[in-house]
Amino acid sequence: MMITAYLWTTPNGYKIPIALEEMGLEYEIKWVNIGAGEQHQPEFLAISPNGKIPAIVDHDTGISLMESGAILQYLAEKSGKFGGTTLQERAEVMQWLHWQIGGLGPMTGQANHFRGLNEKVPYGEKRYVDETVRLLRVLNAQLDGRDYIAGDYSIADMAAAPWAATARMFDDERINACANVIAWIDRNLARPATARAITLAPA
Ligand SMILES: N[C@@H](CCC(=O)N[C@@H](CS)C(=O)NCC(=O)O)C(=O)O
Repeated sequence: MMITAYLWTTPNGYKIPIALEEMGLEYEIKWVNIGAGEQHQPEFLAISPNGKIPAIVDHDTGISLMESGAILQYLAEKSGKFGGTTLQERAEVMQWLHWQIGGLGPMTGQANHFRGLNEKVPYGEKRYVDETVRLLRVLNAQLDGRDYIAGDYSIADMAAAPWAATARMFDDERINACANVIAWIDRNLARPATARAITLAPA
């Protein structure tokens, strides 16, 4: 029995095959084309009531889940990998996972939105790009002397790297100056399981 992952080719989407590949769990992908509105179909809403990817169904347990942070935590518990072992390690992994879900993801997502508008909204663009820069500076400090966010490689890295890689594409000099973040993005991308995951795409 395996896991069905409902995904699209976005930073939140790629977190899940990164985790599944890194953990060696068996899975299949169902692509949900969010550009075509497939996330609003009743069959998908039954699995993901908030109408967003990613979501999973674990056919072993019958559990279905939305929200990438909850999915990553579940997969770490199921596999016994990448969630930390001691209470302190687990708490630190969760701290940075929540930081990504509540901060880096939404802010980079908004920055990306405003940067992509044809009709420019300078206040919105500045607000969200500046906040993305601030968050990446926080991450840059955390990565000082560490290869991965919470020490050992963890679900916190799986969550944050796709968004940091998105922010790197802004080519903002303040982001380019976050040397620890830039090196850590490349360290993540060089992991064979991660490299396999991020090349997955609908046929
Ligand atoms: N907090 C959610 C965010 C998920 C999310 O924003 N998904 C986007 C794609 S990256 C989506 O499905 N958008 C479609 C829509 O908003 O209609 C998570 O971490 O899973």
